[in-house]
Amino acid sequence: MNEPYQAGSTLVTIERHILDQQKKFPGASGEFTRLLYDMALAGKIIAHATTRAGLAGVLGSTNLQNSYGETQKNLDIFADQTIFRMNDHTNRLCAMASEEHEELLDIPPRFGTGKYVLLYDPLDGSSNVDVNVSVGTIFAIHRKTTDGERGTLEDVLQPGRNLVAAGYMTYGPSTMMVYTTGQGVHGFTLDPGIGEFLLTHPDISIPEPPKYYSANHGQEKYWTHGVRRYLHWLQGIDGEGHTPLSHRYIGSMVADFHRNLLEGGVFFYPGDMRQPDKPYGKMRLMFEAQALAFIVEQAGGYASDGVSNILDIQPHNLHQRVPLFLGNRATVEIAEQFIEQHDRDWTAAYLAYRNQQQIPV
Ligand code: P6P
Repeated sequence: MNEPYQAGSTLVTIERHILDQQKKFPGASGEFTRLLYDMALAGKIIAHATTRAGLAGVLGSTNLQNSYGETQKNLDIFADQTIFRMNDHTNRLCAMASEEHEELLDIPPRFGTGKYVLLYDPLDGSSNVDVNVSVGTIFAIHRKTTDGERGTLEDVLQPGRNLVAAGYMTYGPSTMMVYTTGQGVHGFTLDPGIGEFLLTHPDISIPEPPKYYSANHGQEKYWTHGVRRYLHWLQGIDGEGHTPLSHRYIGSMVADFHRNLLEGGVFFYPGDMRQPDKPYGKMRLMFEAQALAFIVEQAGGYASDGVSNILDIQPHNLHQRVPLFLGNRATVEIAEQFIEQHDRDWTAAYLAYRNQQQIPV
């Protein structure tokens, strides 16, 4: 990874960087480029609201719940509407899907459609926003695959291997946007004084060896034997007694992921057998895991559901859940080894869920 932004280094805005990336795609129409611009602009708007939430009266919760039964925060709604309204009229998308909505989001009939599908988690970790802890936005872009004008679930339920772009914004001490189009991973920091995302982290590569692991120890009693053995390996208790990794867990996956991407580390949210018919954990395949899996693989890392590569999963449901191990490749692969060795019952139950046929539309 090149040195982050140093005084005197070249000044590159995200708009110029995206344009430069487009030059690598001969014949690119510019639609894809403008779609990434639009996501950067949405990130600026959400950052502006998030960093002054307490002053703007947008803290707190609604009396609404999303499709996961989670109470929606005012900022969840604001971020969700900002991204939708930024993209519904641009003729670049055939459909959208948001973590906050049960169903596919159609492009309003009064607007034209385009050849891309946008999936997004508008404000990941939003339960933290009222206590001023970093939160984030996650997005992923697929190319339309069906013939009709309007997007269908078939256009959305594609494996992560097909993604054309993915990115996230993290709203923390500074606001950053990190994205990939399959040409490496690049990080930009928002200069709020001029409203520009400036290139600060070109060509991000996840460092070795990993420094951190991120997991919710409060769930440990539910974890399978293999996952607990993995945890003890990470802590240097099990195995060759290597140097323990430090534990860092924010409760906002984007923030945990971002730190681990820059410093080296693994985030994991495993499945368990607490409810044998729900062995899949909490993370969402389409709105969180696919995007971060594409990014981490582009940065030299790896994302697994504990059995195999997240990017190879054929989704069967818009709100499909996955166990998630995300970070340095060798460190994530060790999780797969512990699970293969010790968690055969869990693996069978999870694969029965994962390998379901796509729910007919
Ligand atoms: P828990 C936020 O809801 C989220 O999806 C991730 O951002 C975060 O890492 C995780 O859930 C926290 O879940 O069960 O540890 O509170």
